[in-house]
Amino acid sequence: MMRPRWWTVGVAMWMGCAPAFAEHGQAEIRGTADGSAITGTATLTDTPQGLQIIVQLQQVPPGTHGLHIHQSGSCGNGGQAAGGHYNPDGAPHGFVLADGLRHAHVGDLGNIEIGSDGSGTLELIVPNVTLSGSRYSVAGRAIILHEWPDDFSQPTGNAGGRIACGPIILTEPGS
Ligand SMILES: [Cu+2]
Ligand SMILES: [Zn+2]
Repeated sequence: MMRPRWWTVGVAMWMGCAPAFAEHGQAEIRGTADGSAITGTATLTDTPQGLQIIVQLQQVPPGTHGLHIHQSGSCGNGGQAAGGHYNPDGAPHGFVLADGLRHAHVGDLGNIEIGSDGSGTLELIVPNVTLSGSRYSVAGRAIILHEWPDDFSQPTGNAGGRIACGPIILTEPGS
């Protein structure tokens, strides 16, 4: 009786429900300026609580830097090709963990703290966001690291230039 089972999965995906299988994604983050030494990785995993995002960065100027998911998975033109913050509902700018999807852009991940050695890690779980197959899905978009802190002001947090960027791609489980 394979046919009814696949029909059910197909309808669930078409309706935008939570994906039937946990998906995994990754972004290789690189500096946008010529000669930039910034490198990093974002690892993304669908969990029952939401999308887990773990960002690890190296060779970044120490301090607080805004970190967002921007609309497009393109890092050209100094990161400008990624477009604005991922914001499918026309919400104001905010911090998605504190403000929720109605009062923040889906891509408003807040800030990452970079230590004196130039490295930093940010781990968060964003409820109701997935890698693909839902209303709020981030595969094919880009993670952008900013020059300055996100101060959560309108319209985009006043975080300055786009110093690093990484397109979010789907990966095989375990890779
Ligand atoms: Cu941004
Ligand atoms: Zn925003």
